[in-house]
Amino acid sequence: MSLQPATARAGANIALVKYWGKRDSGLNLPAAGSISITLAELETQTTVAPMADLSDDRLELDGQSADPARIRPVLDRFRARSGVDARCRVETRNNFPTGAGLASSASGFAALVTAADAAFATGLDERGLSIEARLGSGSAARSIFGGFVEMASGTRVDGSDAHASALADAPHWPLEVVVAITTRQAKAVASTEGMNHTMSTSPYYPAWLSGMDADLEQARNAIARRDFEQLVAVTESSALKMHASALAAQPGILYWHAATVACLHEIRSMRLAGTGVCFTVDAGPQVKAVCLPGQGKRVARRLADIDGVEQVVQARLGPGAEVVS
Ligand code: 2P0
Repeated sequence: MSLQPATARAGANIALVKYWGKRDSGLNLPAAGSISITLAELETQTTVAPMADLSDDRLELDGQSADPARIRPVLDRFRARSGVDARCRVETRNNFPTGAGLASSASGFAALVTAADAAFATGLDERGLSIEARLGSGSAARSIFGGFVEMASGTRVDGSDAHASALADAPHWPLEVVVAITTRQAKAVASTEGMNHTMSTSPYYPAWLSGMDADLEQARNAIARRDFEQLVAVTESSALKMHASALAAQPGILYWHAATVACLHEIRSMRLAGTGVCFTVDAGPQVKAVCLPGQGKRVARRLADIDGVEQVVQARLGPGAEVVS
């Protein structure tokens, strides 16, 4: 087989019903399902170039040499599957700040497996790519698909049913997203560590899990019917419950800054005044505002005016991961 480099892109995704906790850490199997939207403008582009003469994988992240330890097991599976034992040069670029709470691991692993599948000619379907992406990072399984996406927790021990699938494409309901960046410092507690700690020490974790089926059902219905009121209810509730479970861990995990809370109040006050907008917050201090079509610009202007908001980024919903060359 001739070794051809391949480049793929994938969008970041934002969960409306959050993923928080694993049923198996080794295989990265989520304890419950989740539902997300994939963004168009915030993306990772990754090139995988298998080389016959390399002794180890090499990774360049946003132009800087980086440790390939986290991508090596992903590439190992493509090497095993293809029977081609070539180490790779991997170049990856995010068009948004890494470590700013914008889930670069999601778009990153989705782009990596899509590029690796093309470079090693392994011919995986979307389900297979989603499983490979999940093994890199749980949320990456969702970035294989565009628009509205559901991740299944699955029940099998081997994880073969723990993958994402498409609920609806972006044109079905072209919502807009505004990300308010309140700090560029790396977050205090990484997501993996935060969810494991919450799961093992928070008395609220069982309550978090017990509400998941109802939240997933409500989000699915809201998306199918384009019912924004229902989507607002479940999105804000899921984010607040996730943070409540983390706050109640021992010791508690507090991801929010003053500007985070100020954004949440501003979003609720805009909604009371008639703007179609709701919030969600991931494992960090940034706020993501989910807006009805056409409302993103107004929300971005208001959030940019809040003390402590360093930058706002606007995005639309976009397609799933794809090979670009
Ligand atoms: C989510 N987060 O659903 C949730 C909400 C953060 C808060 O998925 O351990 O980096 O690699 O599977 O994918 C971030 O978790 O964690 C995440 P691992 P990941 O978007």
